[in-house]
Amino acid sequence: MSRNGAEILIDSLAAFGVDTVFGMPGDGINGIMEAIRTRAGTMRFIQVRHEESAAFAAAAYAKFTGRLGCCLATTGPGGTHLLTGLYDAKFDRAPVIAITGLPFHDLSDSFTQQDIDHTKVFMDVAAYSARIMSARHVESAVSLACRHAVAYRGVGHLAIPVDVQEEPESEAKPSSRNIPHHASLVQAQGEMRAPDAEIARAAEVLNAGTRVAILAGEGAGGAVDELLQTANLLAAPIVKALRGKGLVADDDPLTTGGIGLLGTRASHEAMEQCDTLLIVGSTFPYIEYYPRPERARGVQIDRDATRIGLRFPAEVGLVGDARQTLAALNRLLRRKADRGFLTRARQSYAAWRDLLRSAADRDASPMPPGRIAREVGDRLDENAVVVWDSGHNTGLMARYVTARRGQRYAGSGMLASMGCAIPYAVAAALAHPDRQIVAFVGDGGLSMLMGELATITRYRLPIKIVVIKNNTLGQIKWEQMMFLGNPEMECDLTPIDFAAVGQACGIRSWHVEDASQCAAVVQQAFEHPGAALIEAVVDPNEPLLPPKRNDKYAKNLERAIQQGTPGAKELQEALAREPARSMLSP
Ligand SMILES: Cc1ncc(C[n+]2csc(CCOP(=O)(O)OP(=O)(O)O)c2C)c(N)n1
Ligand SMILES: [Mg+2]
Repeated sequence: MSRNGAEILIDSLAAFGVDTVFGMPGDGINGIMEAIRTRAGTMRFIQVRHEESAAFAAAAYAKFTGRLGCCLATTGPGGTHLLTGLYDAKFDRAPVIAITGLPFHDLSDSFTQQDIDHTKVFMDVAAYSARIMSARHVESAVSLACRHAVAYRGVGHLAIPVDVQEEPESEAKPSSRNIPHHASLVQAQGEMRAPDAEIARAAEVLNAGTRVAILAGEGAGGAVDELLQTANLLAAPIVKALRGKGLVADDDPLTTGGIGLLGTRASHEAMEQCDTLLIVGSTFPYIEYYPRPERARGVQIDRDATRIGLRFPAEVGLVGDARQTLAALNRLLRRKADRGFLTRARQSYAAWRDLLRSAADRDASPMPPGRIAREVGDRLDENAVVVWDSGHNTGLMARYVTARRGQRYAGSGMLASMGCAIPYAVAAALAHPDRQIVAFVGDGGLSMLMGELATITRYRLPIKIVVIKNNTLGQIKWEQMMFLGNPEMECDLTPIDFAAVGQACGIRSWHVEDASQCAAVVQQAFEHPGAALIEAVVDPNEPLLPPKRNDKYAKNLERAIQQGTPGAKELQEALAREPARSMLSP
């Protein structure tokens, strides 16, 4: 029997390795829903409560599986809801296919209901965006959308009029130039490789350095052994961008942990003091945390030639797969006899970790924010998947959770969008049903896509959710004060009883406020076999500060507090306490 447009669509996506579609039904995609229903053996549909979650989950699924992620939304509002999650995919280079409905083909662009031309709307976010014109057009359009998503590591978008979904191929007359099945659905592989002469030049630069640092990110993911070997040869501390947190264990002798506002003092100093920087698979965005261009030489490895020299001048740029490139480079590197730079960086890192540990040890109610992150971190499985949201809570996860090798960390990186953590956790649990999945989320971020708690229950996903409750948009509160010296403005949040919300959505939930109870509560929630939510009330006055004093920020903070930020006395006390005191000390 002849297949219709929607059936060809689903079969063609399956040929490109798509096995899961995140979305919400709607009358603009009923035909596609039916095609998925009749192909349940090869394609599973995951129903979400907001299409933004579908796009986040598709991006996360692509990150976790290495395959194409896919999201589906109806015409008009469904399609526009996808956008933020699709920008996450675009920014973090995750291959995703977005499918949206359109009105009947001969009524589109006629102000009919929900008549948004998604091909225009998606033009910026998608590497390829096409309106499918007939059942005879589906195969080639899917092929191109998938190839663009994979080749450009971004979004391929297809908009399908509702009647084309129903149209049988046999009744759709091809145009005179359209030979049926002229397009291929084969998956193609291949990588660029840097020329040997350039690898030799990179080795010369690195061999000449006396204080080499390595900045590594998500792109170094498949090259961890090679990266450790490079670091060892060069006696170079590995500074990890947030998306690289799980690359190397946080207590590995070759790392100084994270970088940036949520990084460590040792990484900050390594970047300040190095004379040579090797960047591997990272476009960490904050330029002020890189070495000054005139103070260090640069070598950069990236799969994408357009990213070379993006944040820091690369004297040598090597385009290619990190693993192959590092392996070739390592053969040309001489083991540095002087290990002083690494040793000093590691001493600074040890002091930093002691500082955080003792600050989080303080027994108080509400608890120091680091306490909950540390207690969770200490109870993670060897191969846990940890997802983050965006906010102070991300900084707590980054700083207080000790990553071990084999664990996976993920979240919205370059887009840094709030609300991503729960959809990311859903995708992680579906991609890795045998692994422990833990989501860190703020009270602001959770309230954005709170409906997905019901998605967790619907699919019985044993996700552990840690809600950092400070009743404020914490990160922004501190940024308003620190960056501009202004009093906090409209950051406070009306409290929500998240434990009650969790219970109402079918998730066993705990509330903890007192630091001395924290370990026991985390233990209980983690031992619970199903999904669990921990609402952890933390001290809202403990700031999120860069690891090393910034004079301007310190002055601004004082000014903001004097100029009328509520709770001035408590804020002053928190700033005088560890870990803030050390971070503000010259
Ligand atoms: C979708 C979106 N809106 C706004 C922001 C700006 N923003 C970054 S962090 C933050 C505060 C987050 O608050 P919450 O989730 O409570 O986390 P906290 O900082 O308190 O831990 C805001 C508003 C963002 N990153 N994403
Ligand atoms: Mg908050």
